[in-house]
Amino acid sequence: MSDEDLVQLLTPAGERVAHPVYDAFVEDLTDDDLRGMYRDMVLVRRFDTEATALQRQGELALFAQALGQEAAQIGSGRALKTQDHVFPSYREHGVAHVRGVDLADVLRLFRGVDHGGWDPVAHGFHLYTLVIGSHALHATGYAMGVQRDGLVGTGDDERDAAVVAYFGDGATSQGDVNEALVFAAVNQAPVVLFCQNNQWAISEPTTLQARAPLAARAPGFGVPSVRVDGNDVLASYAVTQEALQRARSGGGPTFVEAFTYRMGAHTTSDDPSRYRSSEQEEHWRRRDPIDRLRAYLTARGALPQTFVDELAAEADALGERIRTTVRAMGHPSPASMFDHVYATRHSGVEADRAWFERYESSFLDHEHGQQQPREGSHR
Ligand SMILES: Cc1ncc(C[n+]2csc(CCOP(=O)(O)OP(=O)(O)O)c2C)c(N)n1
Repeated sequence: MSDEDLVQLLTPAGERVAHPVYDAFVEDLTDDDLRGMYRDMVLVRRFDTEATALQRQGELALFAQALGQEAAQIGSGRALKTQDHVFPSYREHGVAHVRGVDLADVLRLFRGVDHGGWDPVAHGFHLYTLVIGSHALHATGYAMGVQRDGLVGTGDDERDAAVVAYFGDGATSQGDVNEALVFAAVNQAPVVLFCQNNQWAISEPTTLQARAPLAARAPGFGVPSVRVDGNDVLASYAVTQEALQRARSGGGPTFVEAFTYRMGAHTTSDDPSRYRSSEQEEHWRRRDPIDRLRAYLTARGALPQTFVDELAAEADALGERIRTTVRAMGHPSPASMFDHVYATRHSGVEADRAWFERYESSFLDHEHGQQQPREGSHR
């Protein structure tokens, strides 16, 4: 799949290129804003490295890296307003960070001590979804709710809201994403369907799933779409701004295809050297989104050494905090897995819990050499 027709504001070398439509969406960004984007990307990458190391040390069951996708996530995430609501997949750590989720909490799920790790309402950021594409429907339904609550097109910037679903290229092959497009289109739902095309669905390349760019599908449903260079944080910010403004103002859904590359493995259980070439990886390493923004800021004289040094220290401190916080997460009681299955108590779940507790305690008794005689048995 080629990278032609992509909206781009920064070339891979970090040179600013003009765009007739999208320049308008970045003209208000100050050097401080740009440094903020750079900072976010650097911190999230450090988080990725630490979490991967923690998995290798046996502290996490699994981890899904966002390595290489920082620009798509930070750019789009920074276009959101507080009142917007996000439905992520499982590698949206950059967006989580922008939404104020403590990155350590993201690891509660990957360590297996929690079903989620944060309060979705407090952050406008739903829990991670592991079922591919299902949350495109949740997002569209939620957006229809926002619309029916009269929170769209009122002209009040602090009130009008939009919803974003993040999913991968592989998810676009799922029925759920296509159904979401149907519902979003016919209801003109205030939703942005943000596809990070990182070119791989585990070992399945996008080329085996699509004969045309993924963004070309959406207009067939009646949803406008745009292809953006997902390794360009400015372009990702600009196209998401436009899509969110359309949604909030009552203009309906948009499909964004952010063309990027998953630089790491699918998860820590995967070995990409089995299915992709080192030439391809090297090609994309040269298009690293963080290097691109660093080159741009440096050429503008907007990246002073003091900022770079402070950021390096901040990243080290984050790494340290992630390590100590994860190691101190402890072990939840196994029965707590029944706690949040339903919002209110449910007799079926309570019966399952009671059975499980009896079963568990039989092991505990045995371990401590205190197994009780069964009713009616003789010593
Ligand atoms: C409904 C469903 N089918 C299959 C899987 C197994 N699975 C986990 S990740 C994945 C690939 C997803 O690829 P993509 O949507 O491109 O997202 P990426 O992981 O590249 O971000 C699959 C098939 C799943 N989790 N859910």
